[in-house]
Amino acid sequence: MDYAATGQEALSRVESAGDLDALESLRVEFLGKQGSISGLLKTLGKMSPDERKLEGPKIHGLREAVSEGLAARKQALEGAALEARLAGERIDLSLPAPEQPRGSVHPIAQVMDELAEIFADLGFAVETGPEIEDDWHNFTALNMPESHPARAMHDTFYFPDRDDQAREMLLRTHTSPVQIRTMLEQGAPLRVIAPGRVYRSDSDATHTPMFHQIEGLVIDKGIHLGHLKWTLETFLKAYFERDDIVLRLRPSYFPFTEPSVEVDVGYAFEGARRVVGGSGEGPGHAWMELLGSGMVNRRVLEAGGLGPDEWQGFAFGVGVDRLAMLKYGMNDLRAFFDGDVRWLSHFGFSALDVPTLSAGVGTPA
Ligand code: 2NM
Repeated sequence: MDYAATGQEALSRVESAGDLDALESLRVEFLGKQGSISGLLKTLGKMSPDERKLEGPKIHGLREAVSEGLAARKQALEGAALEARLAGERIDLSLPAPEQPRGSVHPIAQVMDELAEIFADLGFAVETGPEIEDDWHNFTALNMPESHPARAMHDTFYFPDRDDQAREMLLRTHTSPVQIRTMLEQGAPLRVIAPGRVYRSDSDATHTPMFHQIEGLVIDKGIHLGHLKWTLETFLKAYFERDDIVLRLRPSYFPFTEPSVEVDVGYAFEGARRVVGGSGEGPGHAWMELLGSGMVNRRVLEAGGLGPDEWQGFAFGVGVDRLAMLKYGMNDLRAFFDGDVRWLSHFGFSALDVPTLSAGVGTPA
């Protein structure tokens, strides 16, 4: 038998196999169990030893050559298949690069974090409560009974239906109901701040129907207005990061505090911008009303389950949006809630810009 010719023919067919499937068919045809070369190998068993000595190496050589040919062609076909895939999956590097993440921390969120940090340093815990409140927690417990004129002044959003306990429901007009809940749940002494969203039906250049407030409450024995003034002064110095914060306390009225004080802060004009700091007296200087506060009314302490002869407290409230505008030089409250990405990228903060007090509270001057 002419093994050389058989080999030549087999190898030339292997060489011209067009794809891996065709190549596999050839492998089966030559080297499979019923394959032609496998058949030749089987003939060795029936040969005489001399004949086998002569034919054996030729048949094995043939098998070896075809086997190598198959492997070489397989590698070539696989290489070509990979090349074709790579060409098909090519990335167009001339396309614009994906945009960098552009999200930023909203100034209100940043200021809320700064405030929590400052008050945490002064030993205050952060408390939160529901934005949908009942009439009792929002008004009655705060010394505003049903007929109280302050209720009308709050421009309250009421829900049309009562809840399952027949309570009149509303969107909280301040965060004070959080303090009522905290007094009832935790008792005294107490040092808490309640930051969050509040709602009033009021909308113009300086009022939005939803805004942010932070209120503070301290209850202990022997608390007086001096503690209030020191706390507010220390807080504002830390917040505005300057030592020359001057406060002016004016008598005022809130149903939930007695006495009540309105707190003004001195500022100066720098161009058109108001910059907090310094006394409000003299040319270019003025006072700005910033906070409401006072000693907690004994009727409010009673509503909170505390004995007003044993416990005293002071409380304060301030608008977070206005605090943010003053510190970061914004002039239109409405921009806070427009969601304009250009405004956000200008005034927003990096998520990595974690508030810390560069000066700290209680650091010696
Ligand atoms: C203000 C002004 C004065 C206040 C009172 C209370 C509570 F619940 F403890 F009685 N929390 N906040 C308060 C007092 C709020 O905002 C202008």
